[in-house]
Amino acid sequence: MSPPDEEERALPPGQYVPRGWPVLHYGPVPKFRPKDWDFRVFGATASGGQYGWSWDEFEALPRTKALADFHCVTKFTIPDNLWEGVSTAAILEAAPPEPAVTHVMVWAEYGYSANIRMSDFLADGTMFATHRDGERLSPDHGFPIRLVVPHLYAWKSVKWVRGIEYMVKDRRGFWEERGYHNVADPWREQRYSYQEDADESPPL
Ligand SMILES: Nc1nc2c(c(=O)[nH]1)N[C@H]1C(S)=C(S)[C@@H](COP(=O)(O)O)O[C@H]1N2
Ligand SMILES: [Mo]
Repeated sequence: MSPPDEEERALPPGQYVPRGWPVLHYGPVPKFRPKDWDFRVFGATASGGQYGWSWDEFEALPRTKALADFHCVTKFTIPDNLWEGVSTAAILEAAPPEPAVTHVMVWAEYGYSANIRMSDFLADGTMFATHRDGERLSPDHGFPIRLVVPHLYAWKSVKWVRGIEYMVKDRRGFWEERGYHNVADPWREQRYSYQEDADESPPL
C-alpha cells in the first residue's frame, strides 16, 4: 500500500487546498511609508480618547504566535500557517474599550474595513500579523501588518490595517455591505448575507 499523497485533514465544507498562496484583494497595494504610518484606536474607548502608535512603537508591543489554516470564501484554504505578530489582547489592554463595546471595525488603507464581534477579535489565534512561516509579510499579503482571524472567512483578515474602531452597536464592513455574511464562520458555510439570522446582522 502506498501512503496517501496528503495527510488527511478536515477542511470546512466546500474548501480545497490550492498550489501556493493566492493574492486576493480589492484595489491597489498601498506603499508603506514608516514615517507617515500610524495605528489608531478610536470609537468607544473607556477613556473617551483616541490612541495612536508609530511604527516603532507598534513593533515594540507584546507578540504572539499561532498555527492556523486560512479559509477564503472563494474556496481555497491555505493550511498550517505559522502567524506571528501583535496580539489583539495587547491592543485591548493598552487601549481599553468601554464596557458596552460589542464589535470592532478593522480599518485598512484606502478605506477597506471588516466588522467582527469582540469575541472573535479576542479569540485564540487572532492577531495583527507581521510574519508568516518566519518571514515578513510581503506587500501584496498585507505588509506591514494584517489582521488574521483564522476561524472566519479571510475577508475578515484585513490587510494593511491602520486602526480599529470600538463599536457599541454592530455595523457592516466593506464586503458585509456587499452581500457577504456578517459573521463569516467557514465551518457553518456562512458565505452570503441572505444566510444570516436576524439576530446576527445589522440591516443591509
Ligand atoms: N485591505 C484589504 N484586506 C483584505 C482584502 C482587501 O480587499 N483589502 N481582501 C480580503 C480577502 S477577500 C481575502 S481572501 C484575503 C486574501 O489574503 P491574501 O491575499 O494574503 O491571500 O485578504 C482579505 N483582506
Ligand atoms: Mo476572500
